[in-house]
Amino acid sequence: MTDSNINTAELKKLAVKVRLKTLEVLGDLGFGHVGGSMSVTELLTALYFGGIMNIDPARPRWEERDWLIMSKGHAGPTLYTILAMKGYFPVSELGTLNQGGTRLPSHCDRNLTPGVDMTTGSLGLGLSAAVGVALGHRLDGKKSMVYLIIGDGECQEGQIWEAALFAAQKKMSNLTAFVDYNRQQLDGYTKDINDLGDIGAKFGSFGWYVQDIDGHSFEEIIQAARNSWKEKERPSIVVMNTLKGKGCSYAEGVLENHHMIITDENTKEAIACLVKELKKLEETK
Ligand SMILES: Cc1ncc(C[n+]2csc(CCOP(=O)(O)OP(=O)(O)O)c2C)c(N)n1
Repeated sequence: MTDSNINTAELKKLAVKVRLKTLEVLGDLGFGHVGGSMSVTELLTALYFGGIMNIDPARPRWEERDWLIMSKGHAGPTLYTILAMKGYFPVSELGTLNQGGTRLPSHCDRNLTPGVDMTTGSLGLGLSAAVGVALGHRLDGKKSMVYLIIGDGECQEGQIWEAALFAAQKKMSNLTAFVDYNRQQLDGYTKDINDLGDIGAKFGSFGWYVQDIDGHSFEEIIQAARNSWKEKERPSIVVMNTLKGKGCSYAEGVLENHHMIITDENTKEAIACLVKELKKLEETK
């Protein structure tokens, strides 16, 4: 059920296609959480298409599946593109994003979207939810992994650290968390608002297995996930160094890229850049 044969070159092309579709949908809407959606594109592509997650799109609630909790629920648009490409629902449905009656609200909702495992959006809660699910899996004797994506700004929430302590206490080795360490939050740089210091060291001191990687490198993401599987005693945290807005011409490198008004010109330009990038990748042997 996993796509373990997809190689890195194919994953890179797929990530461009994910960005293309996500930016097309956000562009049609005219606004949205561009920055934090773009920075998790490689991670989601690797998890769903790189042979990491054990899932079956035909059975979204399959009992033995691995779970993905997108705690930074505002990155829903990229998750939806991935789920549609994976076959959980038609790609054409992506055009209903954030509109009345949609199954694809701006933030993730497990009661609406096939393939979404947890309702999120109120930051700081996802780690507690993930620990609960992972504990449940263990009590049920399941081998399922729980993967979690949290923001760096989100780590300023106190509840993250209570859950981190508990996960280590319970030796939750079936939990692998990824911090999207893009160094930005809604209103500026995390270091200027509530500095996280060495976030990896902090989790390490709580008893977690820590890895620090380039969050846009498929090789490093996949290796980090595989390393986490070998842990038998500790939950894993992967600090992913990323760029907020990565790969989107009008958002990358822009401080105010958290939630943006998107013009048709913006979308045209971003899509043209990505189409060029895809062509280059397709020409590379
Ligand atoms: C409890 C809570 N407080 C505030 C918000 C509003 N909010 C939405 S996204 C965001 C910034 C999050 O920053 P970060 O976790 O770094 O996410 P990223 O930069 O990757 O988008 C904030 C403050 C929220 N959703 N939940």
